[in-house]
Amino acid sequence: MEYIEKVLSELKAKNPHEPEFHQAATEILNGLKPVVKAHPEYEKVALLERFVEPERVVMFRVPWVDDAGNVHVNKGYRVQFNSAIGPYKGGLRFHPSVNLSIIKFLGLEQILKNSLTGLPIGGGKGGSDFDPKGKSDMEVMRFCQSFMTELFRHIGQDTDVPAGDIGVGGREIGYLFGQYKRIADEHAGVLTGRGLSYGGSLARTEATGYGLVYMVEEALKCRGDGLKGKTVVVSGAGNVAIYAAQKAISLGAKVVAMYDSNGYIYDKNGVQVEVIKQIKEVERGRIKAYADRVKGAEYHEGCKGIWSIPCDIALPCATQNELDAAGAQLLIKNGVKLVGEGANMPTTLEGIALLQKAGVVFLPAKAANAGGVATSALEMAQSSGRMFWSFEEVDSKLKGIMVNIYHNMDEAAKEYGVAGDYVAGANIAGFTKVASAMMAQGIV
Ligand code: NDP
Ligand code: 2IT
Repeated sequence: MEYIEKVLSELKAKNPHEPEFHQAATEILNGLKPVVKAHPEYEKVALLERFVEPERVVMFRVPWVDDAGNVHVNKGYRVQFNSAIGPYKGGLRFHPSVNLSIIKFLGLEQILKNSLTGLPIGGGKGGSDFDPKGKSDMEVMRFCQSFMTELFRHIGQDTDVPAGDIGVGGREIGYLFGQYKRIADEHAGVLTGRGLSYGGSLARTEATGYGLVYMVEEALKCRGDGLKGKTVVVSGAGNVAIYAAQKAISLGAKVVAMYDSNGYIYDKNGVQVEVIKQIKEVERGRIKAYADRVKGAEYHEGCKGIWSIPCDIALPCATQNELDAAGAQLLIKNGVKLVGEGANMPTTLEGIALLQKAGVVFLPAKAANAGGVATSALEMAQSSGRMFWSFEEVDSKLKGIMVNIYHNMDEAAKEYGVAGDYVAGANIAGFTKVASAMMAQGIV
């Protein structure tokens, strides 16, 4: 399709050295071919050219002082990508690998993910190349305060509402919120993932992992199957991975492996999530410690080996491009039936193609991990309504949203002649609403 190829080649020429952004845009735009074909009016108003160009990119200096008195300077980013259907919404990532390409790929994905939730939220993303690992609480606090001292002027509960992502959890959100409140002099729902004592929502912590597993269960149910008795591999050992593992186990599956960025554990008897939580959430330690504490468990240095473990279901929940063609081939060889993406863009384009060709049910990130941001939007609703819902209430709304997203992408794929291709289905279902809002709002 000529129009899409033109937009993609212009995007690559105008944004060189942004491989992750190119990758996300390629996946999305290729999935949109049938929609663009059905809507020639899009090209006349340069809809796709506008869709792939962020409305605003903020880049700033984040100076901070460590415990020994040394001064450090990190880069800060906020990409306000698209506000057609609601205020910018998306997480902040603190990880040494963060750069503009990574924040832009995440922001572009976020637009469609947020649209899929059915809630009124636009797309944005931000972060820093700061590494919270090995820093004291006071260092993390000083960094967060410096970061917010610049970010605060760009955000607001009806403008842009950040949240967590890799390296940004409850501790960081607390420090960021404290500084926002101090500078802006308002106790507003300007960040989500807040603590329960200052405006947070029950079930937000669990939401991304639980939501992923609710969608997996629905996909299996539609095939006359379920999680009960299934062997599951979960990559990662952070927020998404932990609660995905916990929910999968509670629905009768056996999780046999998980990893952090150093290596993976294999526990043939089934991973004990409470031990992982203690090591990663409480001690902020390394997953290696699991094998020292649990009899019969093994630890292997390095991450890639995790895909060689036979499983029915693989849930990549750590980071982008962690599941490549070689990993996909191993999973297929061992009979994997379903891959559900908990992380953002964890599977390479080659990996996706191999899995889909082999008939593996593939649930793409922007649909499968949308439970986190959906629950963030529920947190926003509770904040503005000055209400507080029970865990069961939020959890049941989350489940309803995930089941809905599954059927919406399934139906969109069928409607546009690509039945079973959920990558295309999710892109189409998410894009249709954003496109209609952009068309209605004129050339902006
Ligand atoms: P966390 O920081 O809580 O956990 C990240 C986990 O992934 C850690 O176990 C980390 O290992 C591991 N990891 C990070 N980078 C790498 C790497 N290069 N190689 C191997 N392992 C790595 O983050 P989250 O769980 O919040 O996020 C995980 C993924 O889910 C990300 O892709 C994020 O964008 C996505 N996501 C998060 C949502 C949320 O609500 N939090 C919502 C939707 C998607 P280590 O412990 O060694 O650092
Ligand atoms: O990738 C994501 O959807 C998130 N990190 C969560 C964003 C949010 O605003 O809750």
